[in-house]
Amino acid sequence: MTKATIYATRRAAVERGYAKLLARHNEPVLPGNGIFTRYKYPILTAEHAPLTWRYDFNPATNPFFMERLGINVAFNAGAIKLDGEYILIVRTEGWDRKSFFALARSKDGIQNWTFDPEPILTPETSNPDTNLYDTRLTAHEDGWIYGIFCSERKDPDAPKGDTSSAVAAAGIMRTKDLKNWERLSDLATKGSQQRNVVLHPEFVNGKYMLYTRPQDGFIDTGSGGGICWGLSDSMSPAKVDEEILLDPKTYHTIKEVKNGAGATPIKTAKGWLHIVHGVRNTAAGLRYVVYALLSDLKEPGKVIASPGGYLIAPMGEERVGDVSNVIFCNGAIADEDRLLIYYASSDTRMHVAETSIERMLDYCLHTPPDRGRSYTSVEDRLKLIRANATYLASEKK
Ligand code: M1P
Repeated sequence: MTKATIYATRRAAVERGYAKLLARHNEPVLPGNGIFTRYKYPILTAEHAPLTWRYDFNPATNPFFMERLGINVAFNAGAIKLDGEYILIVRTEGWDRKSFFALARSKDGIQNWTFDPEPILTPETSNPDTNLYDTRLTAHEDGWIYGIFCSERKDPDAPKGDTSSAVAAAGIMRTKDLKNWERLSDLATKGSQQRNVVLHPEFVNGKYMLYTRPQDGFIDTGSGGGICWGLSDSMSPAKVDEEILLDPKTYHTIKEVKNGAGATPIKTAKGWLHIVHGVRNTAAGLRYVVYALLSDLKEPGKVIASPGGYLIAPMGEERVGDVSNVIFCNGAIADEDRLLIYYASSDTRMHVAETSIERMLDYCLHTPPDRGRSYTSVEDRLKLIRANATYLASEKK
């Protein structure tokens, strides 16, 4: 085969496959659990990245039509609805392990997601990030859309030869149009590390409210007690002096090792809905699941409902990926009658779970909390079983 034939054959096959992938119809997996509906296919994957990001199309410089700059994964996306469009800012990672943000759009929030032609060149501060990821998008009542993300840098205090230790900080960028981004200085907190920071969409006592997750190490939260919140006078610069515990990590629960804020909280008639993540340890490594909380409308730092257990856990193919056994959410969009929860599986791909605010409020307010022991779990289950026995007997009358 001549090089020209190789180029032409490969290019045609790659373009055909890409067009087919983008046109693929997604379908709900029914009946589901009644709380939310999964969809059959992931909504975004590495393969959805535009071909021009990956291939050199010039046969003179790429006669074998090779992937020059491959994409490894597309996951952990922040979400927002703007001018009627559903928008994700996706953590996209190249073969070189560097993450970057890329904007993808869909007309209905479920189907036909496409990346914009170019990824976002996130501005740097005077202390450049080595890696950045997991942006949370908040349309704040101050008029800006903020992206708060993890900015990772090599630990300057790492001993010689330690090429892994890193420091995580909350990077901040803001925009009015999702095109032009202004980088602000990183959030200042007392803790040495900070990841999973989320900006609350409304002022609280005239200040910016941020959900934080203080941690001692890059992976281990150590003495950091769980998801916290704090207030900042400004976002430029943002500084939280006191971090108050909102939801603690707890022994023998889905959030035993650590937890973290996820999607930007959603305002409902009964409270602020939080979709967050919890991590426990297993013989096979860490297991990440997503769970829900409801906090007080006037005092968003006060949890008023805490349904026990997980909301979304890895299932089927979701269980395997670059970091297996992980479900992670950092974006959700509420419509009038729908709530779309965007979640990633195993640090590899993006999915959508469809529900509604009404369902999620029912779930939060009527699912018993985790009361901490096998005995209390059986008590809750017996209550359900016995109430069902009474109800089902009444149905027969
Ligand atoms: O690999 C699982 C997740 O690990 C981190 O979450 P946490 O800070 O709670 O440990 C994040 O890096 C996240 O991106 C990743 O999905």
